[in-house]
Amino acid sequence: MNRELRRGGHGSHSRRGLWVAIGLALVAVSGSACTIPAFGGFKGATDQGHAAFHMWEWSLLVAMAVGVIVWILIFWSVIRYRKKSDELPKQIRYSTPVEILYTVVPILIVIGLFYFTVIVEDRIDAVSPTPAVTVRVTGYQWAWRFDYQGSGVSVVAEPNHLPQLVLPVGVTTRINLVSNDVVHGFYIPAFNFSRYAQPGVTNTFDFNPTESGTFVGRCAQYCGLYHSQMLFSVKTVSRGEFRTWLAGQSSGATA
Ligand SMILES: [Cu+2]
Repeated sequence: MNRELRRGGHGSHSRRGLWVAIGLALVAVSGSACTIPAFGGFKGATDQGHAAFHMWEWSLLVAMAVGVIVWILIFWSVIRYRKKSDELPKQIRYSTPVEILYTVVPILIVIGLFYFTVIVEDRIDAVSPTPAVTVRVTGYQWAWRFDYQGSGVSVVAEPNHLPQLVLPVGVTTRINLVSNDVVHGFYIPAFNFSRYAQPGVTNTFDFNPTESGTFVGRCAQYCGLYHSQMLFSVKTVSRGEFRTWLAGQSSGATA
């Protein structure tokens, strides 16, 4: 009896230690969100891309935690219930608490994933009522065209010259995405972003670039014979550089 009590006490003590360790690990991880490994994902060069990236990171962490718990349970039961003698073990049938646990825990995980997916989707789809820049992006067989609205500046693909979408860092750019012919896919991997360009439909979304750089873009929807040539690039620059670029483009267009 005494020994049982001592064993019980020791067990709860080490269990408390385990929970403290898990708690500390979670605090350490959440306090340094940027030091979590990328797990092969793009960090995202826009606010919207960051949101998708953090969703990816946390989904992977949860999946790994579930995986570790399952492995611990497997090894524990393999060792704990390994064959010890030829005597037939006590035959039992259902364990209601365990079956409820097996049902409830996966449902909670799915609800959690769904909840955070909706939140992140809403953040990515949110559009500002007062974007600083508005660009009409047109996909067509087989290139892209970028029209900067209100400034008369248009960037059009030329032979042997891929079109470049120039965006200012730190402000909101509204994109109105359309197609002139068939369905195309407007895809910028470094932004963690992809949308259909559909004929007759305008897809509207915002980009808030967070860092300057040059990123590749491509068509992500097989749209015909020269689909693979539908490449473009995205250059994110400071607000000052963007104003200079836009002024240079419009003076060039009118000359
Ligand atoms: Cu295409």
